[in-house]
Amino acid sequence: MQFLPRASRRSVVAAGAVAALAAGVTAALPAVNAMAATGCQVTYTANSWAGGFTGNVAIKNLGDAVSSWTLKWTFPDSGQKVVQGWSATYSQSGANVTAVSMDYNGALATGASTTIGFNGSWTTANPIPTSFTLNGTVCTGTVTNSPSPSRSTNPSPSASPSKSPSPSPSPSQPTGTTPVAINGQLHVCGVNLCNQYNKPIQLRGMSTHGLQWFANCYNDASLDALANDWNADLLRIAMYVQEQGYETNPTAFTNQVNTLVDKAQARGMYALIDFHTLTPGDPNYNLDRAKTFFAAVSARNAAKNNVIYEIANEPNGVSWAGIKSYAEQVIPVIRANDPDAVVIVGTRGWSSLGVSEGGNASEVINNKVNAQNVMYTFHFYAASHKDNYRAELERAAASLPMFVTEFGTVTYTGGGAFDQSSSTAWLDMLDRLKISYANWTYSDASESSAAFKPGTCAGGQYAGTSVLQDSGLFMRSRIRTADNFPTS
Ligand code: IDC
Repeated sequence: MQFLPRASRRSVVAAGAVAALAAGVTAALPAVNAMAATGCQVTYTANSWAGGFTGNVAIKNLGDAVSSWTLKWTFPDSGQKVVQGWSATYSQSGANVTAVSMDYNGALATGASTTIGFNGSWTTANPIPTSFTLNGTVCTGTVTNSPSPSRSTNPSPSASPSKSPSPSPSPSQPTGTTPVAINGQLHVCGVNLCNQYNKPIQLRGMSTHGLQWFANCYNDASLDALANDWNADLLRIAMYVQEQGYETNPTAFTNQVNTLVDKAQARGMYALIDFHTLTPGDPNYNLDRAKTFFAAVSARNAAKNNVIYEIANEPNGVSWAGIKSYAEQVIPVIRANDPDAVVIVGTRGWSSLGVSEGGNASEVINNKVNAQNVMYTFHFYAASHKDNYRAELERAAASLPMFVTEFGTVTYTGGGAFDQSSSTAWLDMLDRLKISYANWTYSDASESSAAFKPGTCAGGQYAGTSVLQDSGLFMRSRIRTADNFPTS
């Protein structure tokens, strides 16, 4: 089995390839050129399926520093189109694509890299471009074409080394090193969450607080810290429906969620879209809103491979039959647009598998949601929920795909003392069972469940430990260890 160590995940190209390709660029420079030396390396990764693909383009400057750049390439087939891009301004003429840097990523020092990407469509041929120029200089390139085993409609052949115009590190390994670049489109396999290599993985990350209250905590700097300092795999986007949330302005909240999906994608993190129902506890109260919201976000994000849908945060005071009925009406709305996305269904008793309302997991085990590629939610707050909850989750996880979309290291109020010993027992168990999780919250709320000290978000500095409360210190140390995602 091969592993990609997380420690190196932000470097994008195998070292051997860099050396070989840099040598080629130097040789191409005219000997008497008084201008700044130029050179570049591009690593291009395409994840394709029937009719569509996502391209990720890592650009490395091998010449002198530049303050802005223009990257150009030619698709092998003019049926290939950039539909929607990020981190650059795109234009296309026939098969020729031009991507111009943005204000924030134009400056590239010698040896510095930046990554851009786009969703595209294609008609007849595999979307692998053959050459790139950066500010007019031909770049050496590494091209990878990731297989997509979870997409049953994928008609394209998987990567062939012969398609690569230059040395490729290894056709079987993804070149990108972010969680999404390695794992690609996820799917449920048995009771696990599996990656594009059909291997079970665990995602570890953080939940936002309510977007209606803590929007100032979710920006490029805070998400850079989450991706690169915390090494998180996952951002849960908690969009409350009530409490001054979605119901007050559906368009604005939908846009806010989509913006955060893009920011997670740009950093190679999965985005968990949480329809944060809480009070009232019956998700059917919000059924029409859920259909409207999920129709919009699933259409808009269908081509992405980093989106997971959580359709009801914490059902309470409602039967499992009521939750199941809700799920079986909302899931088809998502599937109509995004057929291969994983969907997570809340469980009874504030997503305790029924335990907090005197029940247990058997009601779900014996009466599963009638849909494929579905997981079930379990939530806990470590200072309140201990051995009997752990035992029921472990029992359920033997027959149900479980995802801890939210948990706290404190009491169920979101406050109280940080409980290190119970939190450790919980996370050790989740690690052992490969159950993915998101911690409540990546925010500076004035409560002990928040990772950051109050006032941190106004200050704008998120990386490191000086800004963290006890829960944040603990969660950062748990999340930033190597993932060792299996790739074979
Ligand atoms: C809590 C917040 C708190 C906020 C309250 C409002 O921490 O600041 O005032 O919601 O509803 C959950 C819920 C989650 C709760 C959290 C802590 O999913 O919304 O957040 N919790 O009480 N379930 C169990 C605990």
